[in-house]
Amino acid sequence: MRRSIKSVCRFLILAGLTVATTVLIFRYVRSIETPGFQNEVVDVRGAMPVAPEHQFNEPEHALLVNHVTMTEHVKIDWHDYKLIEAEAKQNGIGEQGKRAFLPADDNDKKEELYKVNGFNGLLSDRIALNRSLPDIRHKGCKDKQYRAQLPTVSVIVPFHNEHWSTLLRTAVSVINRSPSHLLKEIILVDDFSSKEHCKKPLDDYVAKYLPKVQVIHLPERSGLIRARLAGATKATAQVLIFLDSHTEANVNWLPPLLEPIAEDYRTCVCPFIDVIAHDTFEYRAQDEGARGAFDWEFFYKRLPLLPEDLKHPTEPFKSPVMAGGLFAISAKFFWELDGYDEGLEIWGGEQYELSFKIWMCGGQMVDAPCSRVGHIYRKFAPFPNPQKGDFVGRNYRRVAEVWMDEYKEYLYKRRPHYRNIDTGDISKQKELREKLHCKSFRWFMENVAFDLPKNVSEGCDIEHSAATVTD
Ligand SMILES: [Mn+2]
Repeated sequence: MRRSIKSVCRFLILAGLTVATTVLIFRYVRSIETPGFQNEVVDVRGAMPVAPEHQFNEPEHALLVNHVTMTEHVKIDWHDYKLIEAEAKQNGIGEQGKRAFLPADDNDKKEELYKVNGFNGLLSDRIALNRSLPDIRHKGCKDKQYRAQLPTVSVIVPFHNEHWSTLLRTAVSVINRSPSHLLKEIILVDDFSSKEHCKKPLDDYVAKYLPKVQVIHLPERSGLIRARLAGATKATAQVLIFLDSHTEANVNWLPPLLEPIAEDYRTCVCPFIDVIAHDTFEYRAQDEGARGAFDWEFFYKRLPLLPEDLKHPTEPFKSPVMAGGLFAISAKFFWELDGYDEGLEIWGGEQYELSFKIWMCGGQMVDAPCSRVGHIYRKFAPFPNPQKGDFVGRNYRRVAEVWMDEYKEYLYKRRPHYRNIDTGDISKQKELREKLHCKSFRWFMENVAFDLPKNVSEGCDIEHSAATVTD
């Protein structure tokens, strides 16, 4: 009897010790796992920078490499409720993203600025740089939590002769609506603007009021594509976010863009692009999401969401191609893919090049419905066409020749003159495709853009042309 009481006691003590030790170990592991915001730690898979010039010098980088990969990640509510509350009280012209109008006696000045911008620049000047916007996200986004540990961000904004207040509002909206420890820098890339305010006045304003913002002035007109590359080369954070120069980042826009990248550094994420009306600056939704695609003249098109996407309206969904101007990608993956093809001129086709590369070379692309950024769609393009001939056609042919295999025939069938355009040297891009063991365009068409209409009756017979076009 006494012996059995003894053994029961011994058992109880042992059990107690085991429980206590387990609790202690568990608490210790948790404390490593949640180091707090001041340590900007990402999952190890997302943490390795690529090109040597993009190595991070910060001490925390060493932490990243040694950081234990955990399958469970602590998630938190990232909303800045103080800001949300303060913004809800803002009123005045254009506040809450409401449509605004100018008095009739401003007409001359208004027309002048409309002509050079393709949007109502004068009205923009009357609206606060930190204006409030309506929260038009799906209501489920309000309750969504994201990993407590997210990577740091460099926002890159190329511009050419951008209007003063729209450019600054882009930067101010990003600064105000981003968690400050995640936003490392905003790089404004001046693509050889001729407007005076894009030079010293901008440098001075930024130095005085916007400490995280830097301006790079390119010494010659380089085009959108090379301007983005110039910004990306300067960027020092783990994630690159490219924005157009007349945009406004909306509430809690950053965590939904960053979490898919923290989970897998080969994921590229696009926000939903809302509409800022060019005449009234009203902020409204474009639609509630669609998958990016193209037709066989390379016009950007959109495909409907898939049934499983519709079941989870706040979750990122896969999209075959990006619209082009607004996206987040890890610096590591961007440089593994060698950025953009530097042989692409000015603009056009670069969104296809990067999208095809991402999908075919081991990555994926998603749209994040809870991240919304407004964009001014101009009424017309105010800048003269650069004297570069059919540079868009040349870009398209470069992309088609490197990435599209036999499917390039669909494009050439609709635009036969592309066959005669000189692409220039594309050997570097072809080598990259070899080196990264990228998949075929057929794989892309069958697995990613499977519902993209091929209109075979109008086009050529891919099966038969395949043998003749791969040489
Ligand atoms: Mn734009």
